[in-house]
Amino acid sequence: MAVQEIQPPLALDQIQGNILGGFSKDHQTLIFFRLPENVVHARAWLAELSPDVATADEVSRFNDLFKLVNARRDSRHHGERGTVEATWVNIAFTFHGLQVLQAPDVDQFPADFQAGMAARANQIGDNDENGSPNWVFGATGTIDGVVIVAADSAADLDREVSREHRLLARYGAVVIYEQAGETRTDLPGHEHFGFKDGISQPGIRGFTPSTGSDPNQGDPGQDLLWPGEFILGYPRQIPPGPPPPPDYGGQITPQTSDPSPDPGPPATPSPPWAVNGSYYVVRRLRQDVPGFLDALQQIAAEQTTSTTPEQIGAKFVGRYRSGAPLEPVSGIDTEAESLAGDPSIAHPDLLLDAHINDFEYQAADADGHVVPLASHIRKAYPRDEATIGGGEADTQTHRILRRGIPFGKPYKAGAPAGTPHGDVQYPFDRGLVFACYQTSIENQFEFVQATWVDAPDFPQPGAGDDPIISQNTSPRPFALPGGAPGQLQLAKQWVTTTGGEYFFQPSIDALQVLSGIGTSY
Ligand code: N7H
Repeated sequence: MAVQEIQPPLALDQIQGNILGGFSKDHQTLIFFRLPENVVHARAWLAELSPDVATADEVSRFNDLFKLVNARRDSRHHGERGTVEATWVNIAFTFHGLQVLQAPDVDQFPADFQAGMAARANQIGDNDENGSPNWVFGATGTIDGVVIVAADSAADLDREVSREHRLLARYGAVVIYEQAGETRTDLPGHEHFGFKDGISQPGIRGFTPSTGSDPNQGDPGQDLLWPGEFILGYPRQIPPGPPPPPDYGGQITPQTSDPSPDPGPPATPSPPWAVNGSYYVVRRLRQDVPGFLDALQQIAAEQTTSTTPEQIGAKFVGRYRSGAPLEPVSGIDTEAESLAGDPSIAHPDLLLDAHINDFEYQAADADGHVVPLASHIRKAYPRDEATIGGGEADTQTHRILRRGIPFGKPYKAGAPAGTPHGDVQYPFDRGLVFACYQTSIENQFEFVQATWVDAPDFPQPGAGDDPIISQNTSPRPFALPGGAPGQLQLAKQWVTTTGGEYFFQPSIDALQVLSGIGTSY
């Protein structure tokens, strides 16, 4: 499994650990805090915390070892987990937090980050029920930073979170909100609607090994991108040709241009000390699980052909609950199989890394009769889709590294209202702590949400809204080719934004500079 050599090589001892490899822990807590106003105290706190910050090098080595140990134990103890454990800490700051620390040249940071998530409501659709007045954190710009703590057990997590609280308190920092997240114990790896999550991520040149025969892919189907899409200071993708006029209105021939394997221009760190850093977007997304499940039932019942709620759910997401793709992969006709339900029941191999992500849309499914054009995964990453005014070379400049984890207890039908697994209508509280990394919030997270997900004419006119995360006024349209009816109007939203903020996650050397210890980055 070779990792491509790139220039400059990634400084894995400088990049914080959650960015490239991902913590991938069952337990995670985000501690949002306000710094003490006295810069000496704020810097002293950071100086004490900085040596605990996990690097990409440590986390990726640990993740490799974890997989190795688990594979050995799994084969002998039938699914029992391994014994290697680690507790990780990372840190990121809002623009205001960097100002309190008197970081140099902060005015050079981009406007999206300076504004913060709540102020970008109009760009990303956080209005009405998704609006910041209803948020539990991030609404008023009082957050200076977040400590990300991740651990293998609840006990390890609690221990580290308490330590971080004590440290913050000792220097006069205030905890504004604490957001816990945990893997579902009943369905590990699945989010609260029941779908396997965390399957498809961009591969990164110089970091992700190629496991198949294509040197431009990590696992089969996982295109390798230049790391400047996610880490400042490295080459980005080569951008596509001249952009289409903003009012393209369906008049322009869709583009399919292949992304170039060559390095593009660098993601320039601005200010310069932002090198080896990344922008961290956090969104607290509440999920109305009973509402979603009821809607699947109702929509399936309204179809005049025999359709199950499971099939409608798979069409909404673009994958089955198991994670099995709807698109045919590796010679298995998943479309024909799907008439009998999830094809991975007959073909468990579909769920292996070698197959689960190995599909495109353009050649066999340009009209979306298999994976609807507005399904969640097709909207959020249209792969080789011939989008109007875009195409694959452009698509690969709008990718994100997702680092989400569910929050709240799983919903169980029939559990009494007011109990942890029950549901008492609003305000019930379970969902996804969505998080992602990128080098441009405007061009990546915001672009995905606004220009793809929320745009009913993307990737083609009449596609409709992403049923999972679009934030448009209901009823939201959804084209279901082959359905009867083939045009749905979704009466409500099942995912609501209830908090969020934009952060910058500096390099290890930059943390030293920010804490007043180091002088170079
Ligand atoms: Fe999504 N879901 O359970 O339905 N997402 N997502 N997401 N999402 C994905 O491939 C989900 C959200 C992306 O590469 C899967 O890992 C839910 C936001 C992207 O083919 C599932 C919520 C944004 C991909 C879900 C939510 C994205 C992706 C398939 C909120 C960005 C990769 C499993 C509660 C703005 C697409 C997988 C690809 C996959 C779900 C949020 C983006 C099951 C419930 C806010 C880029």
